[in-house]
Amino acid sequence: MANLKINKILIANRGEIACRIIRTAKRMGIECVAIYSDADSSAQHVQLADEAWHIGNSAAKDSYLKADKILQIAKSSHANAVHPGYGFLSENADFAEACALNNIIFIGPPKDAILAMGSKSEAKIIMTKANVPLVQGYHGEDQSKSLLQTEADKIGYPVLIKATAGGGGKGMRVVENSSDFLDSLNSCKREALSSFGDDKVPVEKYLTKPRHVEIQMFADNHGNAIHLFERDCSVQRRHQKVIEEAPAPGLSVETREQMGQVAITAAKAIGYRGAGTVEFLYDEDGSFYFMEMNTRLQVEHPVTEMITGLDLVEWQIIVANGMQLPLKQQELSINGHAFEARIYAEDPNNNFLPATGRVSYMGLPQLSDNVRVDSGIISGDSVSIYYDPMIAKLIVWDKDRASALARLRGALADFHVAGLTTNIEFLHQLASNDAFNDADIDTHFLDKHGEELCDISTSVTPEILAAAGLEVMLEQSVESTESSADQFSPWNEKSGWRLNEDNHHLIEFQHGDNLFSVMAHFRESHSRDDQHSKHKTFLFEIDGKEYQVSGYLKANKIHLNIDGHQLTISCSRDGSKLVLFKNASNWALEIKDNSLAELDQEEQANLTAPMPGTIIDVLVNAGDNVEAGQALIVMEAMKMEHTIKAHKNMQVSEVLYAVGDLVDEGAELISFEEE
Ligand code: MV4
Repeated sequence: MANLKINKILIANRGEIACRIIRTAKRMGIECVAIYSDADSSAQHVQLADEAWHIGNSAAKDSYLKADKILQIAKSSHANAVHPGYGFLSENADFAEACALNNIIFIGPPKDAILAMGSKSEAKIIMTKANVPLVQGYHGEDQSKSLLQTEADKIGYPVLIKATAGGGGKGMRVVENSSDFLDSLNSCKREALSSFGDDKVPVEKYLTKPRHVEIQMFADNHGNAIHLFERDCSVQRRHQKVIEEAPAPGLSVETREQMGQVAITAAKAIGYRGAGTVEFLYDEDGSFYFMEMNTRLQVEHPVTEMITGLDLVEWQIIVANGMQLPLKQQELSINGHAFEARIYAEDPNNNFLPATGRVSYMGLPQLSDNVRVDSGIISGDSVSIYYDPMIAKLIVWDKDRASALARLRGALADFHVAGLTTNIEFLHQLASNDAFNDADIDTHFLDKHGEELCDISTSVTPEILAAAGLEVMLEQSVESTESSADQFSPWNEKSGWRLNEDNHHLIEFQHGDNLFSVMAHFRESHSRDDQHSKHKTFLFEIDGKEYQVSGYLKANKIHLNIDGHQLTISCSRDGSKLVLFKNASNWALEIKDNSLAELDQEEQANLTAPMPGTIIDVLVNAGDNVEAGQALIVMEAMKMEHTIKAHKNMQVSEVLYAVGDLVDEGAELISFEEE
């Protein structure tokens, strides 16, 4: 991009949006300065930026909200622009002004536009003057109870009493009939005064099934203002968007055009610059009403990028550079359909409590032009309590809504996070829900369907246990091969199983409150796969039934054959923690390290072959005293050497085989006297 004034941007944000902004800025040849708090010292946005400056303690108030410190770093790093992202200082008029006063370009709207839209009541007065449609209601200064009662009766019930200073649904009260109005008004005023210090409460017609439809708009410094169509964000939980889409299902071309023009009118009414979003309540009868204007780039902007093929951060930088909008309205069109699902570290089965901890593994779906992940973390990163628990956004595109939704389901099924709980399965349930598929959506969607979407039972099936057992047995063979010259010796075993009387290898898994076990027996690999030296065959006993199980591990996948049925199950192993993933479900299993079957005295006295093979070395004689861990016999099995060691101090009473002998699994090799 030629003659860009902006040559170095400080990104005054963190997480996925900081990474996303850096990606575009670097593509435009602009240097990036990141800021980071204590908790973010090794975060992705720090690593992606050209340089990163420590800003303060982990809490946002000590770091990402410290406007003066941020400006100081902008000057020290010679950044000539600041991108605020969303949240934090992105709608802080004082910060925008401070940037301007310091000759630093604030990549966002002028401070007056931020101020105008920051007050809901002022916004509505401005919109009324601009003939922007508002929900029928009373927003006047006279707040006498008798007048408000009269106005409410005029509007007709149900009405909504909304605390002016409230945001995100706070201080809203629905009144069903006239006799209830005064009580509700009094409690609303009390609440508004205590919460916001402002008890001015407009009264509006209550729309019972509205949708949240918002228009992305852009304005430059040359009088151009366009809209980039709409997004439907109706599916929200406690005013937190869960899934967003573009375009809005069922919106007519006329309504889209009208809504877009209203958004442009609103932008022009306040001298808007840059990217902005005008939110509307869209009623069942096709009418729409101004709700509020957001003077920042929104979390959900990628769905607009996917249907227009544009990069909105690039447009923000271009406009902030004082250049014209790259395209005219008539050059813009909608192509296809896009969804964004917000991946949160939270537990839908525990009232969506935020989850924190280390993401031991994050596996992404196959990325392409149609599947995009904006994430602030990678495997190994931690999610802290200090910031919003959104860890990534999954954005998909396809030619139409049904295809995009199918693609979303597939991508969610391939989105694997181990180490902490996420809402991925809940999102998959939502994307599979019939009402959602029929676009039967409104702002009450999750009130209506939320419970069934959370009702997720990931029972541990024999298939899951077989996969888990196979992973443990195969991981062991990899571990022992890697960890000792002894190859696959069972005595090198670390993952929770050991020899016992007839060489059953017990593996036990804890899943929640339940304990499951797999008895594993080695079997020779005869399948054509045995050139897969890691391909192993076993007989598993699970819940009283026997299964022929074979397979191999490769790149976080268990390639499993169970009684002839072949399947692949993704997995992540972190010490004794094994997580399996299948169809957007996951099973977090704890391999019990005390699952060593307590060998009874008699069993411990013998040492038997863990699998069929050939004796290739005998290291002790009858009468020898041996110590725990001492090598006793070496056998060859499954093309590998296995050294069998003493598991406690004992005296050899008889060595039952010699070099070259063939032994079956379970054959007694050496008998002992208790030392
Ligand atoms: C409304 C409404 C119904 N009728 N106003 C919620 C917070 C703020 N954005 C405005 N909100 C609403 N205002 C009237 N006259 C319903 C809501 C509403 C809502 C709006 C958009 C997205 C999600 C919502 C969830 C609950 C209520």
